[in-house]
Order: sequence, then structure tokens, then C-alpha cells
Amino acid sequence: MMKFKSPPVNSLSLEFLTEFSISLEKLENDRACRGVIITSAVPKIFSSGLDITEMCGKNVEHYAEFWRAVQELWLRLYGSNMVTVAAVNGSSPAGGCLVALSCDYRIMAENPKFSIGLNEAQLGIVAPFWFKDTFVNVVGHRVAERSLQLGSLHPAPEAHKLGLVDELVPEEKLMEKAAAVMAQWLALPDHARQLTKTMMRKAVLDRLVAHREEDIKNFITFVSKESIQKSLRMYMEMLKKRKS
Ligand code: CO8
Repeated sequence: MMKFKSPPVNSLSLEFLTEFSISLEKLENDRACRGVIITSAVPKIFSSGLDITEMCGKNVEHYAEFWRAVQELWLRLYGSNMVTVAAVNGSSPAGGCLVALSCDYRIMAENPKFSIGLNEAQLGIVAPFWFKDTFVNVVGHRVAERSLQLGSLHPAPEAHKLGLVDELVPEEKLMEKAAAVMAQWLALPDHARQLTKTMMRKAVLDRLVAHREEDIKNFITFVSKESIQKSLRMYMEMLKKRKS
């Protein structure tokens, strides 16, 4: 089991992403480890997504390093040979949603206060093509198209209805259920399951691998724009105001 513990909101900073990738790599190389359950140790929040401060007022080198780390994490998680189960025990916007979408199975706590989705459009930014591809592979084109354009954050019951999460369970049953799902998936022979997973995911993974440097350049150009910086700053201010 892997438990995110980076209070207050488990935002995916460069440091967090790097540690997450290294931990995954270690588990991947450990022959005794065939599956991982990903959850959060922070109450009410699975992950608040990419750390917005990493995308604000930094230099080009920093943006490149940060974006490479985001790509690296996704390539590892989406392409993992292990069985990956997300036990989503809190809100999970944007990058947090991507982490859950990259797993093989998603179980979410049955609490309408927790929401999940790719809400990038609400921040005035655009989810990259591989976020979109991952989303489409889970919910289908129509649901993804509407949800992405509106930047929707779906409360757990709605997320379940849309197929964004596979199952809802009362929060106190979440880990028990995740363990049961893991046991079910691990009952199959690894090689057959892994080859099937690769068959389903390879095209989408290959697309980023083939365009990785171009994707970094696009991110830098996009995020360096003054209009985008302004949107991100306004969004951060909105978060702070909402609090007070
Ligand atoms: N990055 C950095 N700081 C954050 C983030 C974040 N993603 N989320 C929250 N924080 C900060 C808040 O500003 C606040 O800071 P402070 O204490 O200094 O005021 C602190 O964390 C606590 O946040 P809240 O008070 O809002 O905590 P709540 O428990 O009330 O709410 C939520 C938690 C629901 C997670 C809420 O904070 C929230 O909605 N956060 C924003 C989540 C979000 O929209 N994330 C999107 C990130 S963008 C992304 O992941 C993909 C980008 C793709 C790139 C596209 C190309 C450019």
C-alpha cells in the first residue's frame, strides 16, 4: 500500500512527484510485489493535483524539470506491470484524478462532499492530450468531452454513474474493499494480465513517449504566457479567499 502524506492537500510538487516515481520504480523491481493500493493519509483529500506554485513565477528550466517529472510519474503508473488500485478517500481534482484514472481500478468513498474530475478548464488551463487520452479510456469520448470542456468536478455518486470510479463504498469499508479487489485481480496469472494491460494501454503510452520533448516545450510555452500566469494567480487567490 502507498499512502500519500503531504499535508495540507497532497499537492503534487516536484519533490512529491520524484519520490512517488522512485517508490513506484522500487516496487516495480521487487518481484515479491505484484500490486499496490494507492490512498491518502490526509483526511478528506486524496490529492489536490499538481502543485500550482510549481507552475507560477518560475523559470523555464524549472518548468521543464517539473513537467518531465509529471510525465515520468504517469508513464510509470499508467504503464505499471503491477495491479494498481486507487482507494480514493477524499477529493481528487486534476492531477489527483489523473493518478486515480491511471490505476486499474478505482474505489471511492461514498461521500458526496468528495469530488473528482479533470477541472483544468476552470483554472483557465488545458489538460494535456495524455490526460485526455487516459480519461477517454476510462469514461468514453462523450462523457470526457463534456466533462473536460466544463472542467467538471463530479461528486462521488455522479462520478460513479459516469464510470469515472468503478465502485463506491462507505469510507470505513474502503480499505477492506480495496484489499478484496486486489485479491481478485491477483488471482490471475501475471503474464496474461500484464500483456492484456499493455495491449489496452500501449497506444496511449507510446504517443507520449514519441512526443515527450515536444510536450515539454508546449507546456513551457503555455505556462509562460502572461495570460496563463494571471489565470493561475487568480485561481490561487480564489482558493485563499474561499477559505477566509
Ligand atoms: N497547488 C498548490 N497549492 C494548493 C493546491 C494546489 N493544487 N490546492 C490547494 N492548495 C493550497 C491552498 O491554496 C491552501 O493554501 P494556504 O493554506 O496557504 O491558503 C492550502 O493548500 C489548503 O487548501 P484549502 O484551504 O483550499 O483546503 P480545503 O481542504 O478547503 O480544500 C481542495 C481542498 C478541495 C483540494 C482545494 O484546495 C482545491 O480545490 N484545490 C485546488 C485543486 C485544483 O484545482 N488543482 C488543479 C491543479 S492543476 C493540475 O493538477 C493539472 C494541470 C495540468 C497542466 C496543464 C498545462 C498548463
